Amino acid sequence: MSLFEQAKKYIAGGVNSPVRAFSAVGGDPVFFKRAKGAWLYTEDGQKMIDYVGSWGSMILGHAHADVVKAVTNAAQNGLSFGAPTVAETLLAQKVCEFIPSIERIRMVNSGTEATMSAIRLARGFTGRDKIIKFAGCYHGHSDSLLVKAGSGALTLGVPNSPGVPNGLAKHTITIDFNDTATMERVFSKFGTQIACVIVEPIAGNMNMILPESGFLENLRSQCDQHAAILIFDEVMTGFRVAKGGAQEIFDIRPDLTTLGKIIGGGMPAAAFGGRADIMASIAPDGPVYQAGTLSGNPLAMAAGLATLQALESPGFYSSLGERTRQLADGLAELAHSAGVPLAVEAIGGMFGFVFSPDGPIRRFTQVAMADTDMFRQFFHGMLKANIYFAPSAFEAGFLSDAHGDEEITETLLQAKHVFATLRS
Ligand code: KE4
Repeated sequence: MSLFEQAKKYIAGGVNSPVRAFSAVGGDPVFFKRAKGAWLYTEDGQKMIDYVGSWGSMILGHAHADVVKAVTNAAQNGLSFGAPTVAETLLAQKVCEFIPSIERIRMVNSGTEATMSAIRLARGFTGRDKIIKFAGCYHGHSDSLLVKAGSGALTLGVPNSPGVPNGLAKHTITIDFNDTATMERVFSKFGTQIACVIVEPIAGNMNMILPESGFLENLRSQCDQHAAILIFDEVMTGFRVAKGGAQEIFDIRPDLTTLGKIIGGGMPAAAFGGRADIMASIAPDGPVYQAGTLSGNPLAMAAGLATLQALESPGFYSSLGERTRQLADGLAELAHSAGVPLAVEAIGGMFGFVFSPDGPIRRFTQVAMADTDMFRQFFHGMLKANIYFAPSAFEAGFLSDAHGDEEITETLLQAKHVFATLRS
């Protein structure tokens, strides 16, 4: 019996998160037993170069000595107290230093919890019910965010999962990412009913899509005009595309930011935070309730703090960005030489590639029309060559500080062979 079949005997779908099941690419998922630096080690004795990095969390590389030491030391002192610790203050302070728009923060345990809490806070602070999100952006699986556009962008949302009440979904308005004209029409129609806009400032859940010039600026000004709250979901881009996240790159100050992945250095930690006047509405200071037994867990705080301290080393992001750019440009060049239609993006330590002749990719519809069969061939060809990309055409890729010339050269060498085998 395979490891996957054994898992399926006890775990729903054999996995603890759907994307891990390889449903989008076919075949059985790879089981890993350990990881170090840029490399994953499988249960059946292979070693693979990792471009998933626990979905972006492992920016220093796996099992970084300083992070492991910090967690080990913390564990010696007890795993969880459910009471305040100095470690929480130290990580909170570091995050506020990295991201100046965050004046107060609340630690939670997952990106889902962070965005769910931020939405509730925005609704509680404004007294309004409607929210705006963007098709193809993913913010975790809380009910208000598992919603798709109704018949048209100006209509109210409908659930995109069973179990989400219509009565709740109707308050979520879904617009196309980069569609400024529709966003302005929605605000002119619903303006004073809108509690918040939540957006991935660089979209990383429909592969990787950059905001068009003016898109984020317009969101900011529309929220200002209608006293709606602008939430940047930087669970993926926070500390990934720059030390201060996408908001540092685009120089836009959101009212609230959600964080995850890197903030916990691989341990379960996430956060939401922003303007002090808004955060003052969160219990116990204010009436908007939010809580969590393991929030601010000492081991997660230790891992997060050790990780963020390492990100402060001079030249960290310029070096990471150069290596990511080197990989992205190499893939684009090799695909072009092989006559393979590939649109590639890279920023900071994050990259994306879409099998489409239609670059640059700026809309969800372009990703949806891309050649997912060719992606599947590429994914499995590279997997056979021991290069591990995300098992979905709709995910971004991530480098770590541990990815060097050896890994990038090997990846491009294997990609050259695989591109030559692709058939549309
Ligand atoms: P989690 O609840 O999975 O910690 O975070 C949800 C979330 C929120 N916001 C953004 C921008 C995110 O990318 C995510 C989670 N990202 C996916 C990968 N694209 C997690 C992988 C998974 O679902 O297993």
